Amino acid sequence: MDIKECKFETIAVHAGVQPDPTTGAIMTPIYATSTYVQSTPGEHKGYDYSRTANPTRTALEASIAGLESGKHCLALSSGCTGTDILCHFLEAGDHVVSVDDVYGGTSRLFRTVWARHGVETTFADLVNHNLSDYVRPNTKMIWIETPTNPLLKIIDIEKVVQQAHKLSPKPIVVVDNTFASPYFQSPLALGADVVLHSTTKYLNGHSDVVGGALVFNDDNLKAKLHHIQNSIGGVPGPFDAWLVLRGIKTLALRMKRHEENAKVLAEMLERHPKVERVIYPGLKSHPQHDVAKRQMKGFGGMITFFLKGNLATSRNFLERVRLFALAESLGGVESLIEHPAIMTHASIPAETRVKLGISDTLIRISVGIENVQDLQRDLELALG
Ligand code: P1T
Repeated sequence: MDIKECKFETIAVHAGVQPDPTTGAIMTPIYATSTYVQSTPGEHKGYDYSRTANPTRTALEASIAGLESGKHCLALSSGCTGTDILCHFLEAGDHVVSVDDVYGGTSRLFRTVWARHGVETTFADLVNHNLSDYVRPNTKMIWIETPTNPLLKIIDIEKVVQQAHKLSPKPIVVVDNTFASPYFQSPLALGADVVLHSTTKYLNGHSDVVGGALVFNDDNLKAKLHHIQNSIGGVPGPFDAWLVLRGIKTLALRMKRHEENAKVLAEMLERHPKVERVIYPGLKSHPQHDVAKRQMKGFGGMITFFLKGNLATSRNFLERVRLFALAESLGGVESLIEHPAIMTHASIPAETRVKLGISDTLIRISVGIENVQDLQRDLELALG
């Protein structure tokens, strides 16, 4: 049976993974090697140097391509490497339109690194405005993150793709699918050109790797993006590639549980007298709940909420949680909690943060797969 005809759970376990031809080992070995012996100059078994390709990484790439129903995947040293490689694809004088609420590191890369090389980025409110309000004749890339980090806005991927693909020259549309994971959202099927993942998060799922991936269908893009990756480096080591490959096998089970737990906690927080407002795409109160219902197969495991009070209230709450670890990152089996304004989004200028609504009372949680009653009790005790 062709793996491409199988359902997500089966693809997650099997895609890219073949028994080792020399030993029959069911798990892909960790090919800890930098180089490969050639029989005569230029003749080898498909691998010549591990910056260019490595068999463990090849297996991971086939696995992630399978999850996103994409033709090609490049596994990377981090999610930010993916953003950087796509920016290398541009030239000085090119323009990017990015969703206004994106991971702080993505915004930092656009504003403080690529701006210096002549690539200008406009941060756009693509919930309330059309893409046409922001594009210019030199717009070459549209950057969508959905759900956004940290405000969990939902961007209508199909709508933005339709508008982008009418433009001439046609910009590439990239969707950062880190928050939804391929279990809940398939941007390529909605017309996006490239999907980016920080595999650090749900794909690996165990908070022990930093990694990234790009997935796409276009053969020309494969040649160009691999050329950039091979030229600048930015590859994951074989052990990291293996860990992500292993993590992916349980992705479907984990995502289901992350979401079940998140629904319970979002509803509890929405009822809580010390909470001002809860943002979770699965709540009817979410302004883009209908778009999320149409575009996603589920609502994920991330919740953002505003406490009543001030910075001291937030600090007090964050110091009192016990099961939720106060830490950056997300998507691991263990629940994490953080303060975006001081932690993950500190690199965004304060004025922009305030305008977006990333305030001192904004808290973000990554709901883990623990027992939900324990998680609920931990939050309730900390809220006091
Ligand atoms: O950390 P790295 O693997 O380089 O991934 C960057 C990245 C890209 N896209 C999104 C949506 C992300 O959330 C991240 C990283 N985010 C965090 C570390 C965080 O705590 O939000």
